[in-house]
Amino acid sequence: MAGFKLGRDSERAHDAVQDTSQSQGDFREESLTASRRGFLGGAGLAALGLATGGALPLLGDTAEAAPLNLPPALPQGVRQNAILDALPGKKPLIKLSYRPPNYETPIEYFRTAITPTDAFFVRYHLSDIPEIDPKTWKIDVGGEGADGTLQIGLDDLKAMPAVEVVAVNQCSGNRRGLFDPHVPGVEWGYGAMGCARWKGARLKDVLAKAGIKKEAIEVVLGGADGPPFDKTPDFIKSIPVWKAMEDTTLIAYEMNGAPLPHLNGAPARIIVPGWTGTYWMKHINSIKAVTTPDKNFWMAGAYRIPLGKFPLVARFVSQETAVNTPITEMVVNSLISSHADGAKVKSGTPVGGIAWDGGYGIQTVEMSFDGGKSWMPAKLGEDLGRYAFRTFSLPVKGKGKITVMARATNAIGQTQTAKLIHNPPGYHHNVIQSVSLTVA
Ligand SMILES: Nc1nc2c(c(=O)[nH]1)N[C@H]1C(S)=C(S)[C@@H](COP(=O)(O)O)O[C@H]1N2
Ligand SMILES: [Mo]
Repeated sequence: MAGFKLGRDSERAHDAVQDTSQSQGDFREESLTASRRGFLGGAGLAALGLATGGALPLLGDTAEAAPLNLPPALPQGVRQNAILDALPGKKPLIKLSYRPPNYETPIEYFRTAITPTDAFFVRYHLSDIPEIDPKTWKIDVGGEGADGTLQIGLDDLKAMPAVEVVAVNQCSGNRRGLFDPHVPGVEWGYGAMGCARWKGARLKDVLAKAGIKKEAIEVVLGGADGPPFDKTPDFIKSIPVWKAMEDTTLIAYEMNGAPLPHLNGAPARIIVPGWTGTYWMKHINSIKAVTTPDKNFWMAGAYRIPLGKFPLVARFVSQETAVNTPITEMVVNSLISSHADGAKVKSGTPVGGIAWDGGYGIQTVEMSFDGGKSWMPAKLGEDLGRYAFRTFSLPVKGKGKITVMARATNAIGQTQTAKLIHNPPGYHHNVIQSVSLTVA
């Protein structure tokens, strides 16, 4: 597939604005939106400063730039005036920004456990996304935590034992647009996620080829895309060695039985099942084992959650501070996708959606047709593995206007929250969803 060329005329004004407002940090990348609304004064910055070691750039410069007309996310998640736009090779998706491309999947594609590749969301931090020739592309593998360095190409990867895993890739900021009070950042609704069947080589097999030392604590991942301006830090992420060594952590070159599409990371990307999308490095071209914690901006200054607020089983100890930790595994969650909010249904019609978690596996999904007064277990669909979406449904009961809710619980007893756990970067939204239906 051809590369992704940015900069259509109609987008120019937006591009210029975004490139300056975008400079650093996931929770500041769409600071324009935030500053326009006056959310990011000095106090806001102080609130965000929790994770940055004081290195926050000021954002005031872009405050009064042109509006972006982002589709507002209503509390129940229905987007009004959503801008649907087809990127090359993709179905029309909900456009949040064009440069860099941030496009979410409309809810109706979440009625199956596998998300179609051409409807799979697209998320980039930086807008320089080069075309890559898979024939000459190589990954540099090495670092001071490795015995040697090597270069691995696509044929080398394909010659290694191939592993397939069905796994959810969900952006840390999925549902950020539903945060109330509002937090700055890309205002995702429900669709910054997808589940695919990924195929590739194990990261641990590639690391073994380079000879990983016992002193190594993190594996640092870099991709071919880069910042359009020098001031933006390159997007680099690290994972702890224990996660890198899991059998399901892959360098994937296939998605749903076909080569990865360009916008989802061709020729190969990292798959970190259970963990949020930020670690799933696309266009992977550098893998380094290191013996000291990686201090780059995207580790030290972004994608962090306050300690003590969320369940935390998968720890990333080398990156923890006294107050926060990198986000790691996804929290247990579900989405009602069979019907849109406000739909009319016949009594007895199956209503349902999908549930997922950080890899412990979905144990139960309960549904309520009376606004949470009574709950019944839903029927679960096919089990595609503990990292996959699990479908669920139940025939709808009641008459007239009813409130449908779904609540997933995973195999270690974690469940969805009734109230939002507020956090400045807008992560881990797993509040029980309410959808109103009219039953005839
Ligand atoms: N090279 C590269 N990889 C990246 C990113 C990026 O900006 N550049 N974004 C990450 C984030 S935050 C997410 S949520 C996922 C999104 O994957 P997708 O675009 O295939 O849906 O890619 C991850 N990998
Ligand atoms: Mo993300």
